[in-house]
Amino acid sequence: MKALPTGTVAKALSAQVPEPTSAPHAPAPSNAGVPEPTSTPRAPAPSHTGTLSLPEDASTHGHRIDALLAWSHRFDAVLITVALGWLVLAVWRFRKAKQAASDGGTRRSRAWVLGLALGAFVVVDGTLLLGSEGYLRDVLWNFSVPSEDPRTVRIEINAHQWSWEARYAGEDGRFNTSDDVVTWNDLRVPVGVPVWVQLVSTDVVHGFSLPHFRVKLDAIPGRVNQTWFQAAREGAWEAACYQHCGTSHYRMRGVLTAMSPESYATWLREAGKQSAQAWDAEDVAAHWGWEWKAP
Ligand SMILES: [Cu+2]
Repeated sequence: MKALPTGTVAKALSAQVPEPTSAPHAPAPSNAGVPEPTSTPRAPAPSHTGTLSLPEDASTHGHRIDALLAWSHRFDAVLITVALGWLVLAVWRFRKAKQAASDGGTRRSRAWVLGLALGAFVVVDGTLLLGSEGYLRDVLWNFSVPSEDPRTVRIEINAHQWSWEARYAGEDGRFNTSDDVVTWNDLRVPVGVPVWVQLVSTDVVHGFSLPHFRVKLDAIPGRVNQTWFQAAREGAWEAACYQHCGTSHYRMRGVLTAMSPESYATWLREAGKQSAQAWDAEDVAAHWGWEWKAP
């Protein structure tokens, strides 16, 4: 992604968000001549806040992933320092030694190495395991949050070469009905509300990722995968494919726009009206949605 000066990105974002009344209604899936809805927000999603830093976190729970990564890096730094220090010390200490091949060391030296390796394993992996366990229990596998919140937004995503098709149930709350809103590479969510995604693929394995939300989910033909997340603030963010899926993999990108709940409701209502007008019961290919799956 082309890096843009922060100011440019901020300006572009504020200019693009939100566009509530112009909803793209997508035709049936087709690989040839994939239409680019003219009203899709085309904000350049911000890349990184610094050279080596992670993408900006725009989600409610992303900081827990970031904390785990930060701990991994701290451990890495300590382990590299100890290992390299030990190597330099050994080279220096035995610089005049005549013996070229190792004799396997003494009992004491072997005990040292084993003890250090075991200690590193228990401390490092133990900490990461416990940290991950908390995140998995509270967030990633905890579908009671989106299923118990009446405000939850449910989205069905159909990945195919090479775009993301998203289906919203519309005001009736049911999928595969005339007021479903279907968009291409254009995801819209309200801020501060759980967003529950169910994901399929109709051709090869794709990878749905929202780097700014620390979300990654495999799109696998023949099964429905799911995850949930929550936007912390308004903005436009990248939705990318992280699994190489063919020649145009690089352009399998969409934009996720986080809007105020009011703007989102307006958009959904207007888009649902347009969908109902364009509804064609005979167009079977367009009705790829499914009954929402229980977790
Ligand atoms: Cu893909």
